[in-house]
Amino acid sequence: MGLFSPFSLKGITLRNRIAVPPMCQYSAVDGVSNEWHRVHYNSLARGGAGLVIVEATAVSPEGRITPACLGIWNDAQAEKLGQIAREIKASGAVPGIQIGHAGRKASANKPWEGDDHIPAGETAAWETLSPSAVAFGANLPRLPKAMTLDDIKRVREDFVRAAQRARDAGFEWLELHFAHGYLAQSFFSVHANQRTDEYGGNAVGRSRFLRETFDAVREVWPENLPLTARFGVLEFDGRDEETLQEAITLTKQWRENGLDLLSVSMGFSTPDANIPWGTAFLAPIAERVRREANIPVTSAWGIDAPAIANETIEKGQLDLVMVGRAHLKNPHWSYQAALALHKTEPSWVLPAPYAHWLERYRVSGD
Ligand code: FNR
Ligand code: 536
Repeated sequence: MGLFSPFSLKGITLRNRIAVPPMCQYSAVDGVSNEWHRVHYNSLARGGAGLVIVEATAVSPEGRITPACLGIWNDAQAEKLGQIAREIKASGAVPGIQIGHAGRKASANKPWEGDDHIPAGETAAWETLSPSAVAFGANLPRLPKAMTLDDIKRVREDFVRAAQRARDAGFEWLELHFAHGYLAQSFFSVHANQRTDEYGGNAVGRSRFLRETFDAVREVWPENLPLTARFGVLEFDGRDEETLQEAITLTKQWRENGLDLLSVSMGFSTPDANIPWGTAFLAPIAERVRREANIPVTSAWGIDAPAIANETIEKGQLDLVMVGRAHLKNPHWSYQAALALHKTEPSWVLPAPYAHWLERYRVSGD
């Protein structure tokens, strides 16, 4: 079992265990994808990965991180995304999409244009939603509106409609964005959730929005296609063992209700976290979730060497490896990893119109 063993989940088989994680492009207008997104996702799919997950795509206008984020709340958006799904598939990768709501981190400028909140009152800004009226802080100081029970119901329905649109557009792998300090993670987090009703308080209350939203999506997402979530299982805030245990309990409940795989990540719910950045530093944590919750897992963060990626699979830490920024540097990362690890035939990774010529005319160094 290694990086290039196929991976089957429900009715889907990936050609290898490399996935491109969702990576926001901040390049859309009115939530609609365009030529940039096509070039970007086509190049990634062509490079040999088994799964390509389209970036965080908002379930409603106010759920976008920035005004340039993708959305899937209307038919025009879904139609353009459908073209990208078909194109990813044409390159032999499975097309996935991440749907989410940015919560109190919404209404922000692009990372390279400040990465801060658009000041309230500016025409481009909008009111942000969160479980409680508590700001993230640092570069995102705006006070969100504390969600009413009606708001909670509406956002849950937005997730359901987005999942239906993703399904109808031809995506074969759905990832719910329940991580990184956005809306769902905020419900789970003691840093963001100070509610005293049934959606706050103890871990059962703080998990309710995530359980209900998952269950509602489960009803509309096809049984034979993978339904996954990305979830911050700890914050690196000094409360990590407690958070991790709460996260594992929730993951077990999701698994019993039909979650097929968890993408293990961090909470990013407080600017005061002390993150121990390093090579594959989340892999041992993902392995613990895999073992204790008894569920297939993937993870990312600092995995850019083929040998390290392969090791996470061989050691049984991950079932699937997410390789993000290394794919921005080199969209053919997967193909080159196959050559580096196995000195294999290109046809193992690349489609025939490329592989044929690369096999016939080997270039020195290949
Ligand atoms: C990200 N990341 C991210 N995560 C996510 O869940 N949804 C998203 O839309 C994005 N967007 C995004 C944009 C860009 C430009 C980067 C670099 C990252 C996090 C990403 O999926 C991944 O977890 C990290 O990049 C860590 O993996 P690497 O890059 O170390 O392989
Ligand atoms: C986390 N990021 C996650 C995003 C948007 C971009 C930043 C998301 O989930 N939509 C990140 C932190 C540090 C380094 C890279 C990525």
